Amino acid sequence: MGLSDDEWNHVLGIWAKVEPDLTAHGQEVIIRLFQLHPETQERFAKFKNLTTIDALKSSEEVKKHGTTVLTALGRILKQKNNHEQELKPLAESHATKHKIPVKYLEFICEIIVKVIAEKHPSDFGADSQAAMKKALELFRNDMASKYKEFGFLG
Ligand code: CUS
Repeated sequence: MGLSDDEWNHVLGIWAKVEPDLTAHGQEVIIRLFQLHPETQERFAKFKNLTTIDALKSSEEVKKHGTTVLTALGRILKQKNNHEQELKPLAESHATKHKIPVKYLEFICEIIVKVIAEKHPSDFGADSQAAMKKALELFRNDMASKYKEFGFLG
């Protein structure tokens, strides 16, 4: 099920508040993901040596990766579900190279919503949160079906 124009306006409206500080948002998302779901940290060799919260907080790699993740996601959200072109290479690399299960995408999406809600309490009300969750769900569903095309059952 798609989003209405109004829902996309909510999604892109809050994203415009996230974008000026994508790095801080991304860093917080990755750190929290690794803390809450340590198994996700194992997926990337470059993060395996970061065994303390201080190491995570001072890691340039974590900052960089957080920015990469949110940049990719922002690009996809802006397509308002006409995201086939953007999604395909992402699904391919995550299915065949990184092997990121759909479950991990759920974890990261949930944390993204939480981090935005904490950083933007007055701009991310119930309607915006619901719209964002819906957009992220579409994204995950499409990633999951592309995963299957690449032979990864996630
Ligand atoms: O990088 C990227 O891109 C992804 C995201 C999107 C949204 C798809 N990722 Cu990275 C993911 C993940 C990580 O990093 C970790 C863990 C889990 C998941």
